Amino acid sequence: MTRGDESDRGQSQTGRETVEPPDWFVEQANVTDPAVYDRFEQEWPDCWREAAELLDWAEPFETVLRGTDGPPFEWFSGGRLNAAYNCLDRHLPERKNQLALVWEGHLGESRTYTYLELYREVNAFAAALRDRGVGTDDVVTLYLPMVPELPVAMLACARLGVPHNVVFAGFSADALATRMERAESEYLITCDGYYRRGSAVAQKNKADNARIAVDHDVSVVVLDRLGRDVHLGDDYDDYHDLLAAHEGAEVEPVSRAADDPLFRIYTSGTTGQPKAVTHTTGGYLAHVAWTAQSVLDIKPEDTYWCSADIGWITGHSYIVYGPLALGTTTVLYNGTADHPNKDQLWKLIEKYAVDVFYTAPTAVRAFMKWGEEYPAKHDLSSLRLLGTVGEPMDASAWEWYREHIGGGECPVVDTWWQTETGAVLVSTLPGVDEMKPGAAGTPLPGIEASVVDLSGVVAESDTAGELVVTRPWPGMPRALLDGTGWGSVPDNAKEWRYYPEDSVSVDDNGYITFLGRIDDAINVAGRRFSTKELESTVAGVTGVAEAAVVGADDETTGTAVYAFASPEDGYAESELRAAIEDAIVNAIGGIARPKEIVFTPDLPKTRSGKVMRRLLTAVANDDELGDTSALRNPEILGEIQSTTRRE
Ligand code: 6R9
Repeated sequence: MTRGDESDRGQSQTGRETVEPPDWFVEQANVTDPAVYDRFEQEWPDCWREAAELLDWAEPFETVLRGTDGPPFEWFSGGRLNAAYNCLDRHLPERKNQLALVWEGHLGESRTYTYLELYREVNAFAAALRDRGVGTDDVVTLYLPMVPELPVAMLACARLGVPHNVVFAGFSADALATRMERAESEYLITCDGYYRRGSAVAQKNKADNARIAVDHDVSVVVLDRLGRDVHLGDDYDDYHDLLAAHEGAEVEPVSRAADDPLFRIYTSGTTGQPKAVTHTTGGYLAHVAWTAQSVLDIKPEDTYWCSADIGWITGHSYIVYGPLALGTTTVLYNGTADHPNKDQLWKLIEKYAVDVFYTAPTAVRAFMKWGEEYPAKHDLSSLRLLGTVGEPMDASAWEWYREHIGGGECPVVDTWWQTETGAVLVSTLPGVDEMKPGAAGTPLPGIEASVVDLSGVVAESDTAGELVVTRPWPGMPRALLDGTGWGSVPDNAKEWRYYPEDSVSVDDNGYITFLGRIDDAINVAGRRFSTKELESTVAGVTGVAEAAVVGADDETTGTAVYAFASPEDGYAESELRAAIEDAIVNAIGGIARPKEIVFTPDLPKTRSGKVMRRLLTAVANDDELGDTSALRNPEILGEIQSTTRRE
């Protein structure tokens, strides 16, 4: 059975409870046996052997997990492996001429790499780094946009057993310097510049400034992207010269212990300082490969596209390591969804006949806002599975995505995880579970998580509270393995716990709906509302493309609700205003009625697409905005400020 053979697929209806995965999908899925949950539970932690067996080990591990009662934990102890070997070498006998990478650059520029070609370039670059003196005690910082040389450099580091430290290319010189300083990183790979929305971004200037700001010496490799003959100074090397000098070199993959670091990545912590997260070679890679196989249903013959940036954890796990470990073709896109036109992504899905597409809810809401005519122009029938990650996915966006991108047929997985978790922890298994629009799903097999209510008591089901992960998982980072970070042991419990700081509600079937970060709750007149609940109510109003809700100070109620909404084309604000009020009063009650509804063409967003509610709160409070450097659209703030009414 192939896609389209189903007789009973009808129009999707918003508001339905659950959706069965279609038979044609289940018949071909990697994981289809519902007993996987019980089996993993009964065999825990040994069940995770299945994930480790997706990898090739240079030396087999002796124990699946040491330290089941508390840290230090050690996954796959005794085992040794090399991540680049697992992503490249082992695929050569079967698929050396299959595409590993498909790259789409700016204005139709594109390039492909077979597994053999990728293997060769990684080896040459690894040889160059080794000649430069890079060793396993070093950290190599990669400050590159979405170009093939970024995964090449990551895999070259992995081949040498050297941790990489990817810094998102859009970050500033200061942000780069802080991350290099804190990682004591003496090597930097960057480029002269790159094109974004048709204009050149001067990357090397930022890298130069960071190099000056860092206390220690830094050796730099520059990739020529703009072809402008940029002057390189002392301690600078040209990427292509290095490759040419090492063409044909083969570097023996350096095997690392399972819990040796594969990379570090910085994320935003609670303190305002970037927080370093270090992922391991064995546990991380096993967890990422297993979830890429079971949740994203990736097969070697697929063309798979995750539209995230490699600068974030999603790109590390599900553009580079997961797909390549499984030997599939992974698509890399250096561009935006609306340039040159708003059908750019759909054009690429058609061009490359993409099987599995993974993106962020914020992108889906933008697609909704632009309108269904853009995907309708293209043949998207190659798609088999859709996924989202990064934020709560409300039911109406879920339905739109399935209908207009997935042809009303593709299963949609809403995957919950974090930089800290390394790989997905909560989702549905698309070949096993019913999907519930608006809910991510249950903890995956082998993952144990529950909800603690406000008094810290573990609640069973049908409740709201804070998510807590109650057992270790293979993709956990070093600080959790060592017990030096974040995992806290409450006074009244002996068990180890990890608090992701996400607020959730759980239904009778154990399906978890993520409501937002715990600090996102709005307390109006002593009653707690979730921003997510309010937001999905506002976003559910016909004519509203996207919404954000924040609490701002109020003399009477303590906090008042401010709703920011971006309308779809052709809807009058006055009508929408009334419809939004009605929807909130109906869904939650008059007490949650917004004090102010502000219409704006766009919401302030980070470069990874997360809505920055902090800034909307500052606007509503008429406070100083503070640091807006993380925004990809800072210009929108002035517009929102001028339309927000304060008494
Ligand atoms: C992978 C990634 C982590 C935070 C996380 C949560 C939010 C991620 C989600 C989701 C609802 C989902 N988040 N996936 N919220 N539903 N499916 O995004 O990592 O950048 O570290 O962000 O993102 O709040 O705690 P990271």
